Amino acid sequence: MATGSVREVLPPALDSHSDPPPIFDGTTRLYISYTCPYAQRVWITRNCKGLQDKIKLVPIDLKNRPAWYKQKVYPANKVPALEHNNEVKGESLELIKYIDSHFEGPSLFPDVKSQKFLISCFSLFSYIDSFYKTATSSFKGDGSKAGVAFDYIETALSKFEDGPFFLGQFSLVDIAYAPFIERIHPFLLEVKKYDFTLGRPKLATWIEEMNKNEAYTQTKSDPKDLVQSYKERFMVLHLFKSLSSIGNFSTLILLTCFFCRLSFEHWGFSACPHHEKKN
Ligand SMILES: N[C@@H](CCC(=O)N[C@@H](CS)C(=O)NCC(=O)O)C(=O)O
Repeated sequence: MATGSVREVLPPALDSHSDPPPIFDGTTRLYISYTCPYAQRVWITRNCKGLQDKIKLVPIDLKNRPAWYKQKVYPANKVPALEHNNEVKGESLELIKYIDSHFEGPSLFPDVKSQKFLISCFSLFSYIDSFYKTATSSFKGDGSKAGVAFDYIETALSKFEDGPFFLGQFSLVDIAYAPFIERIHPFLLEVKKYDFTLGRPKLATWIEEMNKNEAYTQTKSDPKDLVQSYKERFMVLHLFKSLSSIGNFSTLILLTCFFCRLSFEHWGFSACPHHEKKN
């Protein structure tokens, strides 16, 4: 399995007071946020291919975003974005494939072995959004309702015998899922007392194996911060939904004002559903 053995010193995030880097000077830059799971996919890919010296990390503070990011780098104003060959590209799933095929380092896409392999690959990439939706929709109720999503993963992990990963050998599919499983697992464990690895041995082994990969572990956040961030987002949403369903309009308005104030002042909520608390 590819690993990133170089432990790098991570640069501080750039904010609205920071100058832009010398954009389009020939340097390849990966714009990320340390807390964004989409950006984390691309960051893991870069590390797995050993591209720490070839692709410079440029972390952005999403809560206090520099204006030049939207104006000069990436008009969509999101992370991740990759500056390469005088162009800036976005979308994490596109970027991990792009980096794998345009840069040196071990291939993160195993040779196509069979039709079964191709179908698995296609289905797993297509299922990611449903996986996240199903798993997180359960946050407001009984955590075990997410079981269907974790069963899907357990079945997928049982398809190939030549390794513990989705396609047997480690690949971009594992990278695509890892940041989301990293967040959902500790949240369900702490808040719902639901351990989705129980009775799902393949998924338990997958997490164990992923945690041996330094290229990935170097990108992980503190699980306590992840849980806190999900609590803030999902529990507030749940409260709003419950109040609106019982029609208590004035309480809803008051609580909305209260939480908005708290969110903006203390937590710096952004459009990113994975935004974590400001340090
Ligand atoms: N579909 C995009 C999603 C990227 C995304 O939503 N990133 C969030 C951070 S986790 C972001 O930049 N949000 C800022 C905003 O929406 O203004 C991808 O896969 O790259």
